[in-house]
Amino acid sequence: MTEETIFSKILKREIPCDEVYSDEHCIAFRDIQPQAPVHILVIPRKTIASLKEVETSDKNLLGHLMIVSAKIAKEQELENWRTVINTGEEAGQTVFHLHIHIIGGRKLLWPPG
Ligand code: DGP
Repeated sequence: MTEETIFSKILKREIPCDEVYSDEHCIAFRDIQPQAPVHILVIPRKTIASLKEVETSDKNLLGHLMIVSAKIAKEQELENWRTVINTGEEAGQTVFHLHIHIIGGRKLLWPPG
């Protein structure tokens, strides 16, 4: 049985989101707790809990998510941005449906905390 998450509910339109992109493989929407002026999440329609669970057969999907994230960042007129995938609780993952953060619109520090 696959576990229900807040993102699976967003995918099923059971809860609303501020959507910025959608196609047959993924959707993207604004993060509810933005950490920068632009903070968008790209999530696959396929239920994958995290990068730990990806399989070789997800290669095209993962490539697609990265290409979509770059397209969205450019549409948001970002010159610089960070793409982040938190994997596991101690890395900051709170929602166990794979997602790419697109964070930009301010100077970003390195290393992250
Ligand atoms: P992570 O910590 O990497 O698992 O990121 C999860 C992000 O999801 C976090 O930045 C907050 C965001 N988030 C959680 N619940 C919701 C929600 O209901 N709507 C939206 N738009 N974002 C959410």
